[in-house]
Amino acid sequence: MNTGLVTKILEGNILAASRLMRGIEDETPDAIEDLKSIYPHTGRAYIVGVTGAPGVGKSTLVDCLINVLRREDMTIGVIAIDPTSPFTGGAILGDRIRMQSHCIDNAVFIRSLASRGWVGGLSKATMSTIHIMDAMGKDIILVETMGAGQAEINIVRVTDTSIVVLSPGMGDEIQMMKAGILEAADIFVINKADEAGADTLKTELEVMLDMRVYPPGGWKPGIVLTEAIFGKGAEELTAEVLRHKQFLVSSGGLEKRRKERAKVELFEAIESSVKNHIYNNIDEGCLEKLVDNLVQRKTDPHSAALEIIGQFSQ
Ligand SMILES: Nc1nc2c(ncn2[C@@H]2O[C@H](COP(=O)(O)OP(=O)(O)OP(=O)(O)O)[C@@H](O)[C@H]2O)c(=O)[nH]1
Ligand SMILES: [Mg+2]
Repeated sequence: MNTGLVTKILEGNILAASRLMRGIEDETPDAIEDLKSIYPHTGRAYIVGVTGAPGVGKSTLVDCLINVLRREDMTIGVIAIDPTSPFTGGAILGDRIRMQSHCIDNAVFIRSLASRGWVGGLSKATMSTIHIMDAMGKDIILVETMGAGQAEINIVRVTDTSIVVLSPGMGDEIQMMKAGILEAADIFVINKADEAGADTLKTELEVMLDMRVYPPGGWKPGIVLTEAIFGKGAEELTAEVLRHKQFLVSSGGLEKRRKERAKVELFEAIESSVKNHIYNNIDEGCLEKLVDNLVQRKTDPHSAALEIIGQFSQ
């Protein structure tokens, strides 16, 4: 463990945090140890997911939220997950430029993650990044995701408040969004309300939300209209996020969500630890024999896996 690095991260040092984030990307053993030592210092930040189809205005909206939250003197972490350009970094750079007015502001820390190429899985990478920002003392962490794949749904599920952004003129958008994301939404935003069709979309959404059954005293997602490009509606959206937070705190929902998040992380850790343990300790001869049996169709992958696990659990 690098005590100096961990101390600096706890002091909010951006360079130290970036270094650990790079270590996490490369999955270095040191980084994993450092992550272990910062874990006890996490759990204070409030995590907000901002999800929606490409181009609905998520980054512009995040920018607006940053402005409002900074006025309240809150410190902010932003994680932008961009599935559209995992290798070129083009859109990632776009996100950076869009949010650049805050780059010089030390209270705002922005980090992009490419969705593909994570050995240990995207949600694990996102959670590690969240932990580092949390340990730095960030009050609010905003996570921008596109919301099209299962990996993104898993991320949406682990946020405290989940905002789903839609915009008019993209009629099929509701259909395009994965059902899981719509269900996980705590707040709906109709951005680009300056364009035609915002009211129709709001009505459609209201109909959809009215068809759902809510438990007594349960949370019914609100709809906020915004014009992020003009900064309009940002205050209302921030107020709605804080209202949801209050609801979660008073209803015990926050604790429940955090338990769920801890469970997801635990299972991901089990998965990777078990896999690594088996990879590193498996008897080569036994593996060879099982693979031959697979090729000859004497067994199937599922049964072969259970056989190996069985050997390790004796
Ligand atoms: N008319 C209008 N345009 C907007 C509004 N908000 C954002 N835009 C524009 O929509 C385009 C996309 O905005 P982004 O914030 O990059 O959208 P995004 O959802 O982050 O896009 P990806 O990260 O690529 O998925 C930009 O050209 C914005 O200027 C708005 O309220 N009204
Ligand atoms: Mg974006």
